[in-house]
Amino acid sequence: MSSTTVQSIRVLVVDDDPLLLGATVRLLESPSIRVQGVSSAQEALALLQSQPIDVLVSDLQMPGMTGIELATAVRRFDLDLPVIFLTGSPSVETASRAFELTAFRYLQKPVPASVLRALIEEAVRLRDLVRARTHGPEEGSLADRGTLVAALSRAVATMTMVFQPIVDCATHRTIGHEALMRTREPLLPHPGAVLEAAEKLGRLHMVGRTGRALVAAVLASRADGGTIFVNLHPSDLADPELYLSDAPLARFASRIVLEITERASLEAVPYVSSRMAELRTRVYRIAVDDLGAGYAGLNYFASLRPDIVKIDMSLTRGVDADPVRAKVVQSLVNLSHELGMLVVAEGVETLGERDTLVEMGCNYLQGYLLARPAAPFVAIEWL
Ligand code: G
Ligand code: MN
Repeated sequence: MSSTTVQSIRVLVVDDDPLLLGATVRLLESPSIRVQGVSSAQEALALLQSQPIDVLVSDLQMPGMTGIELATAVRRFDLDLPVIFLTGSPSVETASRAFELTAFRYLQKPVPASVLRALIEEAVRLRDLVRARTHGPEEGSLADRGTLVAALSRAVATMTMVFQPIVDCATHRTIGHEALMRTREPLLPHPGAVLEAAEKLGRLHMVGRTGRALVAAVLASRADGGTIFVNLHPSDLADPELYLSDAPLARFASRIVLEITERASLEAVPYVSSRMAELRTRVYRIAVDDLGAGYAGLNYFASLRPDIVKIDMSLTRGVDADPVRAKVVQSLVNLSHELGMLVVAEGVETLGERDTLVEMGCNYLQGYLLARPAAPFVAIEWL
C-alpha cells in the first residue's frame, strides 16, 4: 500500500440529541472527513469494534452509557484512538476522567465546525507521528488479547483465496497459480498481519488448515488452474493434519507445490527431513519461497531438498539495472539448476526485469507485470 495514498479521515460522532447529532455530522462532512453519527454509546462501541475509525467525537451525558464509560470501554481494546469530548455541562470530575483516559480534547458546546475539523485533523496527524515512532502502523489498536482473538476469528471466517498466475518462460503460457490468502478484517488487513496475530495466539495451524481447505474447495469445483502453489508457514510442517490421507488437500496432492518460506525459521520444527519425505510419499512437491529475503538462505536447500526455488522480489527488483543483484540471481539460478531444481522468479514488475530473468535461465515468472492475484482462474499469456 502506498504511503502517499490520500485517505479520508473516518470520524464517528455520538450524541443522544438528534438535532445536534445531525448538525455535527452535516457540518463536519467534507472530502477529507467521512462522518458517521450514532445516538448512543452502545451503538458507538459496537461500531468501533467492527470498523476502522480514526477519531471519536463523543457527547458526555447520555442515557444508558456515558461518554466516559464509552471511552473506558474503548481503551480496553484501543489504546490510541483519539477521543474528543463535547459537553454542555463541563465539570472537574468528568474533565479529570477524560484526562486519565488520554482524551485528545475536552470542549464545551457549542464548538464551531471549523474548529472541530481542525482538531480532528491534528489528532490524526499526532496519532500517525506517535505510531511511526513507537511501532509499525496499526499495532497499538490491537493491544488487548480479547480483541486480537476476535479479530483473528473474523479474519478466518472471512478468508478467501486469490490466485496469481505463474508463467513458463519457454512457452509463455500459464502453468499454474499461487494461492494467496485475503481477508476482510480491517484490524488484520493483510496476510502478514493475520499470520502475526495467529502466531501470537498460538493459532497458526487453524489459519493454515483454513487456507488449505479453501484451496481444496476451489480445486474440487473446477479442473483448470494447473499446478497450485500453496504457502506453508514453517510451523504448519508440525501440524498432523498436513499428513492425513483424508486432509482436504490430499486428493489434489499431485497438483500441489507446497511453498515453505525462508523468512521464518525452520529451527523450531523437529524432524524436517522425515516430514519432507512423508510429504513426498503423498506426492506433494516442495518449493523454497522468498529465497533471498530471510536469513536462513541456502541451508534450506540442504534441509528441504526442494523441487522448486522461488527467488524473492527483493532480488528480482531492478535486476536488469543492478550488476551485483544480477550476479546474485544468476548464481542462484545456476546453483538451483545444478541441484536439479526449477526456478520461479517472483515480483516481476517491468519488461526489463522480465527479459533479464528469462535470459538468466529462470524457468517460470510471477509478478504484477504478468498478472495480479485474482479470482480463480485467469490464464494469461505474454506476447
Ligand atoms: O511471500 P510470497 O512470495 O508468498 O508473497 C507473495 C505476495 O507478493 C503476495 O501478497 C502478492 O500479492 C505479492 N506480489 C505478487 N507479485 C508481485 C509484484 O510483482 N510486485 C509486488 N510488489 N508484489 C507482488
Ligand atoms: Mn509464496
